[in-house]
Amino acid sequence: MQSNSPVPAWAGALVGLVSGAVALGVAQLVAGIVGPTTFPVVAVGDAAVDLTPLPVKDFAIRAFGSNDKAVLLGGVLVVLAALAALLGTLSRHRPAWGYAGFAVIGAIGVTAVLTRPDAAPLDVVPTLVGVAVGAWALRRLLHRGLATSATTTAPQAAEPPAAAPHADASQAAASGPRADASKDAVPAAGDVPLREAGVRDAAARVAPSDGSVASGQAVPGASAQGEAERPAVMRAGGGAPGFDRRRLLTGVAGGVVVAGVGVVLGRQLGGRQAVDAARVGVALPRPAVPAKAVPAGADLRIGGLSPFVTPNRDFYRVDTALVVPQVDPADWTLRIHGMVDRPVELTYADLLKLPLTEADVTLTCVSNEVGGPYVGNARWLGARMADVLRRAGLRADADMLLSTSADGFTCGTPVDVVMDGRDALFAVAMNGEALPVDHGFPVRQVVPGLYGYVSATKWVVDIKVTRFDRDEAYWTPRGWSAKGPIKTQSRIDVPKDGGSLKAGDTTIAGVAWAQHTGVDAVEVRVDGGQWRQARLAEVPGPDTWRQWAIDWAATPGRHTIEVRATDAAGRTQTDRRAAPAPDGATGWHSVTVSVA
Ligand SMILES: Nc1nc2c(c(=O)[nH]1)N[C@H]1C(S)=C(S)[C@@H](COP(=O)(O)O)O[C@H]1N2
Ligand SMILES: [Mo]
Repeated sequence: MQSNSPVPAWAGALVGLVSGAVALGVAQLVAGIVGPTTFPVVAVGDAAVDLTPLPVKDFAIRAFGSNDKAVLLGGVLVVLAALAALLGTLSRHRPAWGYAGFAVIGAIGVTAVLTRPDAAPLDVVPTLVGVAVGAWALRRLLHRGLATSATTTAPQAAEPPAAAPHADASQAAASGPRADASKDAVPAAGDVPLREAGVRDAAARVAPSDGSVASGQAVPGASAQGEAERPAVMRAGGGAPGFDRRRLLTGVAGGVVVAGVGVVLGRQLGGRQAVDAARVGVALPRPAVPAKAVPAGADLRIGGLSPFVTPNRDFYRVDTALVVPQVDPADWTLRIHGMVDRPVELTYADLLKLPLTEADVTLTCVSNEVGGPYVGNARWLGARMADVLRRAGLRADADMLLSTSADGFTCGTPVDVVMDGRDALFAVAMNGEALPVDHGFPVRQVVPGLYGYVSATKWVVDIKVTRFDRDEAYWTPRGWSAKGPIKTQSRIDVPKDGGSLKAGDTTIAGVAWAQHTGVDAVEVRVDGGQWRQARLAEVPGPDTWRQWAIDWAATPGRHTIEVRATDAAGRTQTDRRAAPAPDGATGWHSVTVSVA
């Protein structure tokens, strides 16, 4: 690596970083105009989610929980930042490095955007504009680090007014082709004069003419290999250009402002507000079939025990969406097609006009480890899936409903389960309010008894009636079972694992679930002793979890507490430990506590 640039490495790295930020800010702004799902960093992250090997994904879910998305996006940004800093450093010597680097990053962004399931051609625009502006900013900023020293070593009057230090914008406009950033991004023959106008030609600018003219004259029609002629041009210019820190830093500050404004404005334009407003404006109809009253004894109200109803803000969230789909109910339709007699298409207004059913249903994620947090209970309001499907007329040999969300996630649900009379819903509300956007607004599926990945499609927009031997849903080729009935589980909420408590009378409590069958018994044992029956809270039906509690006279020392449930069909949870993949974890939950 030559080090003939007067711009120090740190300044190169800083310029690279800020140019990268400008690229992202501009991309965010354009994405806000073009559409909310097309921001390239998110597309790259989404693609990474899809390409990640299963064990890594499992690890990420375990290690980061609901923060896995933030961690992934953060990771993409850190890699981008490092690349941008490197490109900035390299570009001090060879501007082509910067352009080539931005071009490669742009190509990755465009590929990621275009391979998203919901991709449209317009979606590449934010990436292209962002990368082009970023490459242009890189060149401008490096140029700034030199320009003043150049102009101070040469008579100011030699420069046309457009090149005065404060007149950057007009200079950019005046320099015409040099400002054509899309050309900058492609290191081809036409790039040479552009590069010439960059760092290397700073010396040429000492010559009594505008830089762009000088460069145009220096290497007319030169090809990319014209590189070798450059030192001659520099010598011809005379006078070593210096590094002007102040000028570079003011340019950098300008770049930071552009990036920040781009991000903020882009987000605002991105439609989040519009969908939030639409959500607040939804008037929920009264249920035609209200939920069974929740018995007063459903909630034992024990400190630390999960409440019977999980508040929306505490409800676990699991999905593949890095940015939550923003679906305007005014644009939403649900299409039902495939193995049906009459394809059906419903609007949100159509759906709300159907007789709605209200039901308490506990959702569970197949990724939930024994004792894990990915389970929650809510009151849902929605149209019965069976009613809607009957309108379409299901063919007798269809056995799968392949549902698709607005962001392209797919889910395969057995037809017989949905049609057997249980409260399988196209849900529009959760705990008395329109679905939170994170939980599938405007419409999601809820099917009691099936893990979420095979039943609970959020932002659902399409149902293809098909067969398991013809179609596959998102998680199936990724190592998860095509069918996912929920396995009976029980969890100890209090005392907490690893906790300490005082000796004496205390309460052990938790929840157990066996959706659509129901929990009939919960037993607890301490230190491998006798199983004792816990008392069970009441439940409105078999589709929710069930609280349980048992008294315990805690004695000093370390103790291990275990729990197991038996469902209403008399099946007791197996003690055999199984990992979540491919079809749900098994084993008894246990906690260890110290009593003093
Ligand atoms: N569109 C979409 N819907 C989805 C998913 C998804 O990744 N995308 N994940 C499913 C899984 S695995 C689960 S467990 C539930 C979780 O629903 P929640 O986030 O509302 O708790 O949503 C299901 N619906
Ligand atoms: Mo899940």
